[in-house]
Order: sequence, then structure tokens, then C-alpha cells
Amino acid sequence: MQTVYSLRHHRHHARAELIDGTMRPPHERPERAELVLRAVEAAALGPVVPPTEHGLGPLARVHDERFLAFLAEAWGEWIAEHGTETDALGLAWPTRRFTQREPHAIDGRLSYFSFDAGSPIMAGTAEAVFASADVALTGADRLLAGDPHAFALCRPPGHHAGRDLYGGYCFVNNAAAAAQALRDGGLERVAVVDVDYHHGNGTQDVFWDRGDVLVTSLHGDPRQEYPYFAGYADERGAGAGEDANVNFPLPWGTGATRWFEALDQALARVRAFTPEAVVVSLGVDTFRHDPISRFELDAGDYPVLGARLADLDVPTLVVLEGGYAVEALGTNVAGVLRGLVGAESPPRQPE
Ligand code: OKP
Ligand code: ZN
Repeated sequence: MQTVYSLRHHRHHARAELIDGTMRPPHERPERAELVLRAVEAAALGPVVPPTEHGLGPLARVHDERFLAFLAEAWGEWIAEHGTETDALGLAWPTRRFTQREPHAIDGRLSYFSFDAGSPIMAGTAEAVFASADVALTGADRLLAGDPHAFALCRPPGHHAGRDLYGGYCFVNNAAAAAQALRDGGLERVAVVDVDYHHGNGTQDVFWDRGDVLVTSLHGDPRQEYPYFAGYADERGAGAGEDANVNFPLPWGTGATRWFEALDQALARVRAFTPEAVVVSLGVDTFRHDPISRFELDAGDYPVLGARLADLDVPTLVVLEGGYAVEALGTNVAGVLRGLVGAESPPRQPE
């Protein structure tokens, strides 16, 4: 199994994150990808390769052109207004009864194209997020070339990014772009299995009215958990996409027994859909010790998850999303991948 990885993720490194009412060092930081890379290398799962450049074309299949233009321009406009000393962050959002017109000023555009204040933009953000998308698209290429598995070690993550909205540390929806690329590469039906702790609202948005891409997500109940305004079980898609969106909201404190019950229900829906490829949005923020999440999965549960995905017996692209317990992040991600490829335990490392 190939792992696709780009060093360009380092270009995105927020100074601080607005969380719990205060500016703190960000959870979503470059170290995350480095730790996952090291664990993947230690598990000897296969070669690590750089992405190939796909340009903006495949991203325009899942995002609005104006949104992509905004991402590319935002930093330049921000520094023209505010200088380079701060990250770019919106402040006022077009909620109920506000007009939905795109403003001209950068401060307004930041809010127009985002849904939270937790996703700062800085000098290298666009470069990093487009490289992250290239990582996912290169992973999709591996499946189209006939590989049974591939791992897209994406950073920044993507599953919160909608057609024209960023937020939740996500700017471009890597998994959605990959799923669309698989469709455009000739596959008829693609299923997304989002096991990140947070609802994949962006992926749901992109494929909402589409019957050719099934989107399933297991996540914290939106009544309790971010992103709060999506992820209910009655969100089932619309038009041709009716019943091709399947949400499994789960309460704080959900442990392995209940979580795997929901996973089995999701995978039953995936099987019934008979996809030609599966894209897994893999967040390991379901881990018991994750600092921003409240599920209770243990390290031993991740290889089991990988094995359940392998049981689908469909070409599978794993796309990295969240996971913030840095001491266990690499082990847990590598655990899923080991389960997926059928490696029972990690090879012993020479000291
Ligand atoms: C991104 B991904 C928690 C605040 C949450 C944003 C979380 C984004 C998660 N109290 N802030 O889905 O892992
Ligand atoms: Zn998450």
C-alpha cells in the first residue's frame, strides 16, 4: 500500500486557535502529520510517495470557483489590509435573516466563505491546502491504477469544507475531491465512510443531491458536538441523493461496543450500495484520550476498524482527517492501516 505525503503541509501552521473563549496553541499543527508519517514508516506498510500536481480542475468539480479563488487570494488581501503580524480570521457571520451577498472587503469575505472562527488563514495556507488535495487525488489515482488500498496522509484535513465554505481546520475537501476523481476516472458508484469524531458536514454538503456517491458518517451528536448545525440522522440527502446520505449521531461517552454497532450499520448501507471504491475519512479523534473529543475508543479498536473496512473487499482510499492526541495519533492511524491490509501486528523495530 502506498502512502502519499507532501512536506508542503508545513506551510500551514496557525499562530493560535480560538477555542473555548481564548486563543491557544492550535491542536491542528504540523507535528500531527509528521507523527503519522513516522508511524506509517515504522509499520513498514509500503512506500511513501509525493503527490503529483492535479491543478484546480478536480477541485472545481466539488467546490465553487469563487470559493477557490477566495482561498488563493485571501492572504494577499488580508496583509494589504492588516499586515503580516496576524493570521486572517473572520468575525461576523451571515446567520439568520442576513443577506447572503459576498462582500468586497477581505474581513467580510473571510466570514462569507467560512462557518467558524477556528480556522485561521496565513501566508502558506493556500499552498498547503492545495498540496493536501493533491495528496488525496494522487491516492485516488492509485486506486484507478488498480491498487487495492492507498493512504492519503492529508494535512490540513478536509471533511468540514463544503462547496463554498471552510471551517473546522478544513479548507478544501480532500476526501470529496478524491471521491469525485474516482467517479471522473470511470467508477460508477463511490461510497464515503467518515469515521472522524466530528460530522463530515462538508462532504455531506458536496454530495447532498447526488445518488452516485453514498456518504455515511459516524460522529458526535450535533446537539452536543461541533459542528452543531449538521449531522442529524434525518439529514438523508435530497433529489437524486435522497437516502444516499446516512448519519449516525452518537452521544458523548460512546465506547467501542456502541461505536462498532453503528459502524456495522454504516457498512451494511455501503455494501447494499455496491460501490466500486470506498473513500474513508479517517479521524482518530474517537480515541479515549483525544483532547477535544468525547468518545472512548482504545488503541486496540483501530486495527479492528481497519479489518472491518477490509471485509468490504472494495478498493479503499484512506484519507486522513482529525486526531489530536499526538502521543497516540501515529499508532492509532497505523493501526487502522494495518487492519486494512491484513498485517496482524507491527513488525519488530531494530533498536
Ligand atoms: C476537525 B476534524 C471543540 C472545538 C472544536 C473545531 C474542531 C474541528 C475538528 N471544543 N473546534 O473533524 O477533526
Ligand atoms: Zn474530527
